Amino acid sequence: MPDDFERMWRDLEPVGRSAATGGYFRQPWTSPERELHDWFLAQARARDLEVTGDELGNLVAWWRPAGALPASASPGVVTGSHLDSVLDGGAYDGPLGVVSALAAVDLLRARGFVPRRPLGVAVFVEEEGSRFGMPCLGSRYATGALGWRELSGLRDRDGVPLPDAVGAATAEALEAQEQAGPAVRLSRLRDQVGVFVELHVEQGRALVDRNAAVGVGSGIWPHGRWRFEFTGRADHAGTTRMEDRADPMLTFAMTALAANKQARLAGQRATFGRVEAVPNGTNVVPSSVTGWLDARAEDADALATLVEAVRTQAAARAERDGTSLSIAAESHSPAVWFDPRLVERVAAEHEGGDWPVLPTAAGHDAGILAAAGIPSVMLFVRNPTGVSHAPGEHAEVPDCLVGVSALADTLERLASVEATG
Ligand code: HGY
Ligand code: MN
Ligand code: MN
Repeated sequence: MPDDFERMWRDLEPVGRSAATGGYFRQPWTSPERELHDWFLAQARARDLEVTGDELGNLVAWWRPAGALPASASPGVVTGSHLDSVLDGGAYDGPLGVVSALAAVDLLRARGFVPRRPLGVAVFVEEEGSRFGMPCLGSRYATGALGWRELSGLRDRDGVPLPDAVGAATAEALEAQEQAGPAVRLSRLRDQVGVFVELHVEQGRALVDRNAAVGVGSGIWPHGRWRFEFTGRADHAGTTRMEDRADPMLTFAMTALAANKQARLAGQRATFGRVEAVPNGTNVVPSSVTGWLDARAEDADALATLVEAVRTQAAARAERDGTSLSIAAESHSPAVWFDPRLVERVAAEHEGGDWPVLPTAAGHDAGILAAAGIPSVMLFVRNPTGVSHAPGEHAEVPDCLVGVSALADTLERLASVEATG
């Protein structure tokens, strides 16, 4: 089994990797990400897994052994994650969950295990929201939280509409499905997926600090993205006196400073990682600056308080600078607590005691499925660097293999019994 994992990992290594940074550019519906989807389909075929998919391109590869109950009688046990990355991202965020899921199927088969329920390996598209700005776009679509109306209005940074990126046939299928309505998609998903387990590289150092190779996710912090548009007056960088300017870059800079301070004081998270200046000229006071705030907090009230503090300070600064401000909420993910009984069941009874249970401030497809009422749980694999969404993201092979074994154990427990309601 280990060479299976390592062979699969080697397959993915070069796909979408930047020679300059070592980071990954696997944006949805671009060739590196489509190459990974084709790789996944080949891996599923090699295992005689029956691949199903929805209109948007989310995939589930099913192991339905003879004698297993059909999904209609006992919705499946599904594991998986995503294959897309952030810009210049790490190798593990997403793909580790997909490769580990395939390796876990191999391990279960090697053990001679035969599931009582269908067992699926899932890949959700555009989890990072790095191209169209909507995180967990695929799982939101699958759960009915997003539909064609929202999807068809999305554009990437080059102005490419999502319908053009996905291609005419997919766009037509999405539009046709829209008539059926979101409730149909959620019930379709619920009919197939009785429980979802996502294995993911840890995006922090909690497992390193606990000296544990594997942990179990208890929940996900509420988080969201807000677009701040600062408008001022374009002018000459040399001949315009400082006191005569209405400079949106100044208002943005003071807002980023305020966000950082507010989050630090409150023990929460606020990031302006993306900013666009127009016309973006070295010798031009910008006419407008747009910054995207990624804010996260341990509960809904703390998140609302943080975002309101940033909004208030941004508006006050705009007043002072003679600039104007508009703010649009682009996405929001409520707090998610995974099914406590499921968490306890998965974390308990392992060699060396229970696995540590930890919350995360990172969003995941498991969070979207849990929010849609599908019992979900996460397994985290130790990341010795604690770095994520960057080339430094890492997991050691021995820890990855512990993760595969932990996932196989979890799937075995869940797929040995019929769905319980
Ligand atoms: O942004 C996140 O929290 C996740 O990695 N998509
Ligand atoms: Mn991820
Ligand atoms: Mn991520």
